[in-house]
Amino acid sequence: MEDDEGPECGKPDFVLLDQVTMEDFMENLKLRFEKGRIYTYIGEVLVSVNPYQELPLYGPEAIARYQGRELYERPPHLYAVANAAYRAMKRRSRDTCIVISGESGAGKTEASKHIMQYIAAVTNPSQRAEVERVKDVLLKSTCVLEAFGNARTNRNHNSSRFGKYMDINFDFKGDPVGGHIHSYLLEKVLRGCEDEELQELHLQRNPAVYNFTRQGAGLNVLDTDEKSHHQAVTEAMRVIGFSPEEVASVHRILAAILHLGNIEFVELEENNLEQGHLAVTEEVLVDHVAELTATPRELVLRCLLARTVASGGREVIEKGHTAAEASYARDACAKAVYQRLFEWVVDRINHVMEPRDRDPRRDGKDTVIGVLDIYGFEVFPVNSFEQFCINYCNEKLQQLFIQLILKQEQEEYEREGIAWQTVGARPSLNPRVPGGREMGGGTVLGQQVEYFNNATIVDLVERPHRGILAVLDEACSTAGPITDRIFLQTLDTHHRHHPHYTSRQLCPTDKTMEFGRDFRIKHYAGDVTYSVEGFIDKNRDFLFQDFKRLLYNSTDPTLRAMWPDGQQDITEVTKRPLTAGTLFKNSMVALVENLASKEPFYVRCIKPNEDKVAGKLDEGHCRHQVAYLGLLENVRVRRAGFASRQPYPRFLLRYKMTCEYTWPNHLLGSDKAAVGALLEQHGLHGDVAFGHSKLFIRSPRTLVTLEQSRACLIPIIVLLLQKAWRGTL
Ligand code: AD9
Ligand code: MG
Repeated sequence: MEDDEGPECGKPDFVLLDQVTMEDFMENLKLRFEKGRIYTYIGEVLVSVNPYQELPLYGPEAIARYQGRELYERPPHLYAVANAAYRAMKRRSRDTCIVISGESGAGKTEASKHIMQYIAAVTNPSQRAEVERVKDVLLKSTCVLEAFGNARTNRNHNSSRFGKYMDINFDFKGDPVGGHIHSYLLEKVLRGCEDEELQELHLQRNPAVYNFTRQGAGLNVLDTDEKSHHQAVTEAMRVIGFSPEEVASVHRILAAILHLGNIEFVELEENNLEQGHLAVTEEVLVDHVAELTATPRELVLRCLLARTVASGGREVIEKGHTAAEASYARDACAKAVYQRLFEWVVDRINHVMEPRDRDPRRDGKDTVIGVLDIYGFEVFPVNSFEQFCINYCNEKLQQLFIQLILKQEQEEYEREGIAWQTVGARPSLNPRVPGGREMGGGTVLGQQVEYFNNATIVDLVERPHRGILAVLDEACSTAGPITDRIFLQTLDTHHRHHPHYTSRQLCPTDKTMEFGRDFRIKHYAGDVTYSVEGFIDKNRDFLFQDFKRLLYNSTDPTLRAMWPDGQQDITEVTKRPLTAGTLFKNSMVALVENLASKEPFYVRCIKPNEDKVAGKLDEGHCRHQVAYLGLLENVRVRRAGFASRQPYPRFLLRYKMTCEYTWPNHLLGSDKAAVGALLEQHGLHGDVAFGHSKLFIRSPRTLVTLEQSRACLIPIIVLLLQKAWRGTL
């Protein structure tokens, strides 16, 4: 990798574009991609395009080149962002975070791994054992969580089906001493293991045999690669501190889920008093589930076929399921077991990462770098509750992005003593512009930068009482039969005039939606049509108490520990548990609050094509992502203030050759004064502002002029130096 980039590689920062249009942006993105330059800045934001091939950009040598450098000293890179976040944290003792966003397959998880590797590589030079242990766990945790939380999807072979936010705690020396992981909304998935183990678990190697793995199975999921992957995961679990018994339990639980998924029900014609009216088709599966979960077979069967209900006082009666109810309960149980397992794994990892030696000098507080790798905006042919949650999450993050980018600019100007003129109010939340589209305004140095403000869409989803989630919760708490269709009708009534909401009922001519099934949200990233089918069930996420009790009474201590709520008796009056939607909303609100309290760095990932192939950049596809990631607005905000800012010594180092007062060394007292003299000589001093430690350059043109002047001089200087060495001068 070269340390410098020639003009043939395009502009390393989109801020340097001659004009901020989609055409210019795309041209630069494409040019760089063709030259293997997958990273480009917008100020301090890193835009990354997934190369779908191994590029020689990573590893110890590359890390060494970025270590301790300023952002612009080397070509754009994830390592530079990791380094910037790390240095900001260390220098100013500020918590920082790196927010990685982009659609499925855009390279978010890979990016988060490179960031972690960078941090692991540059810390703990003195090799303290405890720090090494923490680093090991931090790195290995990714592998374990991926094993449980990733799945093969159409869009990504290794798609994260959960959002992940990981805090890394640092002590005053800047070494990692602990961490904490939050996971968000797992979609439930499975994978495979060794032959003898498979036998013990009564499993077959072919994933297509299992209902739960058939869909995502692909053809060769359990090939050699998978086997070594499985070994790596088991090894990682061992390093993290899972005991062999725990690992074995985990495998048994996974196997139990697969068997459970294959259980089918038949309604018996004769209502036999002893057997009830429902039976399972393959009893041996019940045996397997009972054995693997260490629970009594009879109880497993009973939980599958019926539920107990309280009928006043301490009376309980057993109520038989219909086949449909039993299937529903079976799936709910399998999903819940998987979710609890995942949460238990996360808890265990958090437990071993808990910082042990708190730093007394900071009141026991460490500084933190948070890394957020969270699902991007999703649109499928049919979108359900999961996509609704994921896209809501992206709306929240987009809102934060806009606010923080403006805030960050303002803070830097203040720190450097540069006047910040705010005309009118602070970045306003929601002024309506005639013509329908709401624009927000951020004022940067007197210039109004307009951007699409999505606050109104966030409000549509999360507003108390009338917002979509509130209406959904109300539907879920209604006693008696309530259908997804009624839920949709209520939404239509509440939001018929909302500019970002529509449905077939409200727009009868739009045949792309179905009556009584679909509603559409105009997201900031584009329109998404959601089918309400299953919304109520998924939001209620209901599991009969019988299953909880069954699993709590397992003799397997690991499984039992996952079901503390199985202790409750059916007759105890229990509070209605929070719905999946509300839990998700709460976790998003907390996440956004947390991120807002930190100094943010952004990585915006772009997926170059839908075929997952190297060397192909599909323009239409990329344009769409550039638009919905708000990258053009980002460039405009950055340019409206100062396009570039550089510490004086660095600026001098690069351009001192272009001025007689500064080459080879200056005698002007301070670097700031020397930079002043240099710019004066070029006639460029009118375009800059002098901060305490940095020079702020308003127009990209100024930089281009300086660069050109430098480029002209370099060959002459090289010639002079060569002559000097040969003694001919
Ligand atoms: V999802 O929302 O979890 O479905 P991600 O996380 O955005 O998605 P991921 O990081 O998993 O995508 O990247 C997808 C695939 O692209 C990886 O499995 C790699 O094969 C490939 N990839 C991504 N980034 C790089 C890279 N920097 N170098 C080489 C890469 N390959
Ligand atoms: Mg991922």
